[in-house]
Amino acid sequence: MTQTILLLNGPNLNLLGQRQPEIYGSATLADVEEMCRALLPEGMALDARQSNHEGALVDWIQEARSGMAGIIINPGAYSHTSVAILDALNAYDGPVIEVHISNIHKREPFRHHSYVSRRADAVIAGLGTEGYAAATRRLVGMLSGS
Ligand code: CA2
Repeated sequence: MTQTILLLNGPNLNLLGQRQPEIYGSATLADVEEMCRALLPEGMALDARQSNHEGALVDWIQEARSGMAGIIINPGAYSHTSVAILDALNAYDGPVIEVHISNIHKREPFRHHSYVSRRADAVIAGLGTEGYAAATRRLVGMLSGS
């Protein structure tokens, strides 16, 4: 049976590759999704979604309780504010990897804390969009028992 990984991106990440390349690089969100898909072995699939709305992200995390083998999430600015996303992730049983394109710890103090990190099994920050590839590789490893 196919195992599906849910790749979630939060607010403004639909603008990847279009603005602020000095912080977020030049790859678009479609490039990122394609890169992650290319890393999947046979029998694994990627369901990639982006929303600017907190409630949509919460709904998708709840839906993931039935059917998603693991979650990779860049919650964007909601990382620093959203107890609702943390609560939704706490109700999800599978592995969760949090990705930040930039090194949030090197940036403004309000970006240093992430609610989601309390739940994440791994946190990747500062690898640029390569961080999504690292997260995919690790999650594939976790799901295939290595
Ligand atoms: O470094 C990250 O991945 C962040 O999650 C990105 C969020 C930011 O609020 C977090 O503190 C760190 C912002 C995403 C905005 O993405 C844009 C991409 C291109 C152009 C404009 C915004």
